[in-house]
Amino acid sequence: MNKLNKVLAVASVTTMAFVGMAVAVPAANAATDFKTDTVSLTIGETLMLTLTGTGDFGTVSVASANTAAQNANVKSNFVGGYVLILNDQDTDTDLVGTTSSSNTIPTLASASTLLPNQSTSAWGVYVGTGTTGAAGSTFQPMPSSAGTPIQIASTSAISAAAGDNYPVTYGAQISGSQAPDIYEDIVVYTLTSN
Ligand SMILES: [Ca+2]
Repeated sequence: MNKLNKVLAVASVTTMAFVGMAVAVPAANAATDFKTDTVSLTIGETLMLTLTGTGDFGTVSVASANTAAQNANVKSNFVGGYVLILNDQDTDTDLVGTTSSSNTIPTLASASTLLPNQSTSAWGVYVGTGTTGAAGSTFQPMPSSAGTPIQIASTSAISAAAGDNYPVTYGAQISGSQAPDIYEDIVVYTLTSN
């Protein structure tokens, strides 16, 4: 082979090598295998009520109007939403003295503002923002367990990620002749999914 033919022969082999790489035809006996896998998770329905703050007024004076603030936080992923209501645990809506049960502070007879120096003591509840239950705003009577509860919220969607917040403020006006005692009552927040 002369020198020119040698060069042509090398070029020809190189071209064939490139063609082989480009086509990459698998061998007639090549095998393959694969599996599929499903990535999944399940989220159940969740309904949770958290109360912060307290309904404890602490020590108050006679002839005074007082408030105690609380917040109800609802986390719910029920697509139909939820209902949150509030009422007394039983049919006695008085704040009752723990030393003497004859000492009582009744709930308001009707929605009204709290005023100090009244002839009678009374307590109630304010739901919502705005004046946030400050003395002077309108408080509602606490319904008994047999009455129509106060509806704090009614929704038709999943709550906010951090939950939905509902301020609740208790108010008490104390007459100048209220006997010393520790007065208590129990109220119930009931959260129900829609
Ligand atoms: Ca009660």
